[in-house]
Parts: sequence; C-alpha cells; structure tokens
Amino acid sequence: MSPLRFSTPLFIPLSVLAIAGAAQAAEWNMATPYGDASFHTQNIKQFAEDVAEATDGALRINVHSGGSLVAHGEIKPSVRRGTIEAGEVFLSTLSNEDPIFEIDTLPGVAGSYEEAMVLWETTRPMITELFAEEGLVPLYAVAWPAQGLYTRSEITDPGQFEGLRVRAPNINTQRFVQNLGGNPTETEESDIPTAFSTGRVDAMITSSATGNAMTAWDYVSWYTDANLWLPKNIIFINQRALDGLDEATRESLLEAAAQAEARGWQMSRDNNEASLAALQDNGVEVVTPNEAVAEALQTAGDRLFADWQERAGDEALALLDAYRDEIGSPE
Ligand code: PCA
Repeated sequence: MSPLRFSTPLFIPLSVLAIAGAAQAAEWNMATPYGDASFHTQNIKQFAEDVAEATDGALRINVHSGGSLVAHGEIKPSVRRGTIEAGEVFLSTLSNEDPIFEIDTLPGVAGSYEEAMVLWETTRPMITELFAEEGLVPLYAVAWPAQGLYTRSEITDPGQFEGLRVRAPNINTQRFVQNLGGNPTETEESDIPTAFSTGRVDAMITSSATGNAMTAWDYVSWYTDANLWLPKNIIFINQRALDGLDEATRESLLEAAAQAEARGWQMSRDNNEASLAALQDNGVEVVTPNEAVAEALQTAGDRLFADWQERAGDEALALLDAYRDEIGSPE
C-alpha cells in the first residue's frame, strides 16, 4: 500500500465532500393505502414537510399514497423488514394478530371523538408494546369519522339487510354485516368505485370522509349516519431506522408526530362536517336510522361485541374496563 493512498483524501474536491455531507441526511419511504383525497394522507404529507423543515432536511420522508408503493396488507411486513422505513395502516386490519387491534371497531364502546381519544390513550401502551415486539414504533394514530351505511335506497326495515352485498373495510365490519343478514365483501378504499361499477356490491360501510373522497354519489343515494364506531389509522416506523437518526433529528421527528396526531384528530372532525355537507350537496340523503333499523344494528353490534369478548385476552379486557372507568361508563 503506497503512502500516497493516505494522502489522496486531501485532494478530494470540495464538491465531492459536499455530496458526502449530504449523504448523511436520511431519506425515508412511507407507504399509505389511502389516496391524496384522504385527510389522513394530507396530514401525513404535512407531517413529512414539518419533519424536513424542523431537521433542516436531515430527514426527508417521501410519502407514497394510494397503495402506490406497497399494498395495504404488505405495509406492516415491509416496515418490519426495513424495506421501507414508515407506514400507515387501518389499525383494525391487524385483528388477526391480536384482538386489541380491533377494539376501535366495536359498536357501543366509543361513540364520540372524545371517547375515541380516551380509548386510544388507554390502549396505546399495549399496542406500542405489541409493535415493539416486531421492531416497530408507533408514531401516532388518528380516528376516522364514525362509520355508517351507504345504500342505493333508503333503509327503513331491517329485512332489507337480508342478502345485501355490503363492502366492508375489515374483518370485524364483515362480521357485523353477517350478523345483520347481509353478504360482506372486503375491499380496499381505493377499490370502492370498481366494486360498485362491476356490481360486486350494493352498499358499503365506511365514513363520511371516505364516501366523500370516493364520490359515493356516483353509485349510492342514501347515507345512514349510524355512528357505529370511530376506527383509527396508525402511523409507525422501523425501530432500526429510528435508532439510525441522531438525537436532535429523532426529537424533531417525535415532536412532529405529536403535532400530526393533534392536527389529525381535528382534521377528522372538520372533514366529517365538510364531507356530510358534500354528500348532501351532491344529492346523497343523509339520515339517521329509524327505530327498527337502530334496533337491528344494536342487536348485530351486541353479538359482535360478545364474540370479541370471547376472543380478547385478559389484558385487552382489563384495558376495556379501565377505559370505561375513565369515561364514567356504567358497564
Ligand atoms: N375509511 C376507510 C377505513 C374506515 C373509513 O372510514 C375505508 O373505508 O376503507
């Protein structure tokens, strides 16, 4: 080895050193199944901008929306493997891993944003622990507006549920449809228009926000605002990717995440109001269930809840009790 080799770095042009310096900056990829019309995606994009600004470009997060980089079911495994650094999923789609993940898709548990937030705060430590076992770090979670039912005609009689082909976003909602006597089909949000246009479904359960983002008025005329439950999206990162950041960058990231959580919940409330107005402006009748329909929804919900209690472990059940104490619920 010639001594000359050791001296060569001295002759590296400044421009090359500048590039080497820039290479220190981290660039992350983040995948979400939801499209740009979703307030969740708008919130994530704002989060990515906040992180870039707060870290002076030391951490850049490229947001890939609408399942364009990774399909919904592959997002968590991809972040776990480190193929991508960050992701967002509909939390309750993880219910096959642990029943705690579907606690926010149970009727009669949390029926308002305030309660949904308490439910999140109560279950967050357990969810964080389960994610940690897989080398994942949850950053924040944001609730969707309450779920309701979109149909072609008005639902006035529970008998109309019989055989109704209903699109559902997760397993628990499928079970709920079955309890009502309908035929559930699980599809991604982005596949909703195709599911209707190809005649695969006649109805769907989702929020005002998704109905608006997916222009529900193109294929349904009624929205029964049944306030079923307020399910959440969770945003998480790979632990090793987090460990690879210097402390200041890590702090900025976590600070921006806390802001994104607060902003996201407010966006959800605002979006709910704007979306209900947009549905009506575009000719969708927004109604609340009549007594008979409300009773059928309640019965189907009670069964769903009873089934969940059977599946849930002691820890999840204890958290549900703690949540109920916190909101002052009698049960
Ligand atoms: N929109 C998503 C999840 C829940 C919601 O309101 C969907 O329907 O797929």
